[in-house]
Amino acid sequence: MIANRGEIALRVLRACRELGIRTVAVHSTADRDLKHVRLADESVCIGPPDAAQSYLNIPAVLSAAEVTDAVAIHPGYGFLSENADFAERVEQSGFVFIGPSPDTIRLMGDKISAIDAMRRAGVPCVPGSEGPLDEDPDANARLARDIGYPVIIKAAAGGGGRGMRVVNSEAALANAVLMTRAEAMAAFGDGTVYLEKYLDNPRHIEIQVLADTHGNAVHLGERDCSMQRRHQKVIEEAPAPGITDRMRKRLGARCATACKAIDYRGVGTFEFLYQDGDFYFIEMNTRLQVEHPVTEFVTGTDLVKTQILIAAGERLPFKQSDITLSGHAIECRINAEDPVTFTPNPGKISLFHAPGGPGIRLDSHLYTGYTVPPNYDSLIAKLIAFGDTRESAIARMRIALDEIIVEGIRTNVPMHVELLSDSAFIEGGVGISYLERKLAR
Ligand code: MV4
Repeated sequence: MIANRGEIALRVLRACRELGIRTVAVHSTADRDLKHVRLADESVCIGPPDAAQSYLNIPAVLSAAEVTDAVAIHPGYGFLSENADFAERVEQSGFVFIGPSPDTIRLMGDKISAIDAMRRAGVPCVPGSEGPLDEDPDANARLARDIGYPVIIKAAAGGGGRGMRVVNSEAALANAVLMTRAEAMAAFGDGTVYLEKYLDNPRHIEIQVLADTHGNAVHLGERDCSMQRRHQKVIEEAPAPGITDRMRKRLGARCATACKAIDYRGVGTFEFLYQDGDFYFIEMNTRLQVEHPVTEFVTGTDLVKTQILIAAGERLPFKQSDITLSGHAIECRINAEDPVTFTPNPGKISLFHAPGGPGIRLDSHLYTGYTVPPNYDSLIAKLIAFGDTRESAIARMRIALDEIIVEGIRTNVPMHVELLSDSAFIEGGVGISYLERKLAR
């Protein structure tokens, strides 16, 4: 049973069909016409368009699994994919959750316990409080002084850019701690905060891992996700420009070792900030990620098929030494939004044509006549280009962006066309602030 929608639901459905697994699609009343709903063996309507009452409604999702006699539930990304309580109730109801254990999801959901587990396992972390901040402002001031300004205050229950505040001086520290605490309490019901050295314009590089239930874990290299706006990734690529084989091997091995240390299961991503030649762990994602196709291209693996096989108790079909990187892959996230103002632009697709050719993959649920509903994320397609070299991947991406036709709604394709000829992007290795600064210009 696929507990998700859109392109990722279709991606999971295709993996199931390849494995000969029968599928159940669940959908809201706004999503009856989704492509994967039509292709699934069975489908169940689980509620109204509002995600809180459908895709996030745990009893509705579990009931759909029960009435269709489902065996396993794939949560995709977003929605319930990193909800430990959901994973727990899936297992208690006798279904297989395609992902790590509820305990692991909980461990990584609390950013303080995640960092603590990773530090103990030998993963390099950002210098910081190594635990929750004190109530005592003097103790916090001493700590920040030792670490050196600027520092960043983060909510333990936050992540993905929610609940953080940069502090430039001791004068601003105590108030910033109180404010971040209050916001975290209001947003997550947990006011626990921690402190890290603030890195100015680092790159966002993440390591993909896979672990089975027999004690085997491997890494599949890294992705560079630095091209982002307001914590929404725009372009991702693998491998990361300028990262040497030696750096990749060393960091990847530490991540794989950490997976074994915490008994990790399934696919996972270690998020790092990279600055001045060093990597600093910030968070771990316990789900399949939007940008997984770039890793699939450069490693020749199928992450979705593999995660399903792992959930079925199978052993990893490869050892670390079997995984070699070859070529370069770039993904452009195509959104139903105004290319200049970024406001969502849902509506009916009057004409759709997919690009193609060597090294081009389009993960999308779009078809001519489909109406993009206003209720969900604006991601409508992921265009992925592969080539022997980064230059060749960029060249193929440019051609594909020129070929793709999405009429009837506005999309951010013009922004991607612009970025693919941006000299700093072409050079490679831009920082996380690059796109916002460029857009401001
Ligand atoms: C940071 C940072 C600088 N220094 N931590 C934002 C999302 C969350 N995953 C962590 N984030 C950051 N943590 C330290 N010590 C800058 C960011 C950050 C960021 C990180 C990755 C990708 C995009 C980002 C955009 C703004 C800030």
